Amino acid sequence: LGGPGLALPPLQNTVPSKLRQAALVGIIMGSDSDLPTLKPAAEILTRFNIPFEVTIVSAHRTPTRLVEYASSAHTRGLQVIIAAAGGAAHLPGMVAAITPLPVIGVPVALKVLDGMDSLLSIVQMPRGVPVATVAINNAVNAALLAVRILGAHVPEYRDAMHAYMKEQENIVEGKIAALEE
Ligand code: RP5
Repeated sequence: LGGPGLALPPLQNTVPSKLRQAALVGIIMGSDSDLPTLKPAAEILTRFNIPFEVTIVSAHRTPTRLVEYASSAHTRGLQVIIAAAGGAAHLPGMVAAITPLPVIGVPVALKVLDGMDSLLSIVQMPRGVPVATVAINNAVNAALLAVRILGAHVPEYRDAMHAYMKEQENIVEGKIAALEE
């Protein structure tokens, strides 16, 4: 959890119980082949005690499901959507075209083009329909960004993010101290 090389203990559960009931973050992906890439996002949200849901929504194989998911997301209580896709990677942009919620795009690297196709597809949204794009395969940052978005209105999430940042700082300082011994 917490990125490569980081083995962090769980954060304290500081989230009000009313916020634990319904999913606040939706994690969607174009295919089950994306699941291993998205697993770290689920692990981060679990660490922060943020309720989330995970499902597959394909923009080209299940277009009706895409419209249903994106158009109902805000009415179901979701506040942020993390959308991952590889290749043509139109899922995040299509979701952002339908929902008023913030959409975080995760470009997934396929066997060809090393994910550059997915990255450029997701990051190059035309003006008017934003997708906050993280680095290729960086589901950890997608989840952390979702926590920060939620933290803008929920002090407990903001405090938890501060604690997470402090943990990272402590880990690096520990490594520096070990090097300098
Ligand atoms: C995209 O096509 C998915 O997001 C996945 O990254 C890619 C390949 O899908 P599969 O052929 O593995 O189902 O829609």
